[in-house]
Amino acid sequence: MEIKTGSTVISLIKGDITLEETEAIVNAANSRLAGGGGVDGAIHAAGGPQIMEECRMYNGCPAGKAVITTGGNLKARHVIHTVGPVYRDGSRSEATLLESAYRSSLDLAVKNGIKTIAFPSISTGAYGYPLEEAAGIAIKTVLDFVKSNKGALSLVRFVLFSDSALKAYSNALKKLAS
Ligand code: AR6
Repeated sequence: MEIKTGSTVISLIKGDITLEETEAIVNAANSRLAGGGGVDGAIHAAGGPQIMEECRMYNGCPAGKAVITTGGNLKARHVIHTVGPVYRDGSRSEATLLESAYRSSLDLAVKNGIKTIAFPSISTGAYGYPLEEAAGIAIKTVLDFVKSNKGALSLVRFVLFSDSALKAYSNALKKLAS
């Protein structure tokens, strides 16, 4: 599914984010930037050791913030590493932190002159964020950002790993973009 808002295309696809050709891909990292499983493991495996070398130059990254490295062997020239919240019961600022993880990543992209960016579904794997809720926050944050930063980005893509994730994000986009 794809929509255009101003000059920005928002696209939802099912796939593997390590294969994306956007200028930047976003990693769902942990606060130590130590690598791990899920999309984090896949990005470091495909991108090679250079990405971890660059991650070590940061003193970690708190939840809701983002840092940038090059893309190593990936097609994407940059990786933006952000840290989503670990979901507990919804009362520990999880929604605010998830929104902030998306916004920090978008801000960092624009600061670095990046026009095309791909996101995974942050926090909805190992960190346990309920998928429908997370999809709503992700889509709303991107739509708000694109509206208040007109022309800054030409493509924001979500690369979803399962049919259920693609469906949740498609439902959120249909609802929030209308
Ligand atoms: N491309 C796109 N999406 C993927 C890929 C891929 N190659 N691989 C997995 N996903 P997760 P989190 C999806 O657990 O919940 C790590 O160990 C996956 O199906 O990767 O933010 C970190 O080091 C799910 O929908 O990230 C942290 O410790 C989504 O990506 C912790 O997990 C996010 O799942 C972060 O947990």
